[in-house]
Amino acid sequence: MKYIIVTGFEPFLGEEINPSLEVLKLLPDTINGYKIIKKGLPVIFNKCFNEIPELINEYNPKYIIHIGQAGGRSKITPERVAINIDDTCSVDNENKTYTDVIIKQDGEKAYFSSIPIKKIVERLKQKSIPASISNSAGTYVCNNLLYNSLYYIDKNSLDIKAGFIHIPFTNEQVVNKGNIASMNLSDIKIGIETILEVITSE
Ligand code: PCA
Repeated sequence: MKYIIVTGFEPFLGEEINPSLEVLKLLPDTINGYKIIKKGLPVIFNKCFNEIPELINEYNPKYIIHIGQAGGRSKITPERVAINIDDTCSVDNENKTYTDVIIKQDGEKAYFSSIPIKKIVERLKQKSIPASISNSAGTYVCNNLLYNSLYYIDKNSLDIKAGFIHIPFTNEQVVNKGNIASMNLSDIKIGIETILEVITSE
């Protein structure tokens, strides 16, 4: 059996849901002959990565795709890069903030994601799902998770491709907010399924 690990995050900063966790529940169990291993992760710097090495050992996956909420973005945005820094005024789910903290002292300044981000954006647009490449995953927990994954893959010379997909708020999340972008969860689901198809058919 071939495996792809797909992760989402728990809600954070007062939100009742996290669309990345909601979309995980809607994904099929297999795609293109790959079994999808779905995992919800805590929005906590570095601890978000704690269970990933075990999953890698257990399943020897070909791909690891992380998904997270980027509230305010209007499109599905595959991230190009993760940078070696934690820096945020917003607390994580352990109530901690970080200022200019290097994630890995012996790590590169940045790692590029290893999934085909341009092909993904093209295919999503063909399906009329708004999408664009993002050149920054920020300096909060999502960047931290992608950095940790790419660092681990690099240091252990693993044959795993990894990437991060940021998704907008769902419509439900913005009904009581001001003028802020959102997307239907069903479109987000089509988007993520399409992305997994593109990745696994390379
Ligand atoms: N989004 C946050 C962390 C968890 C999530 O879903 C981020 O973009 O860093």
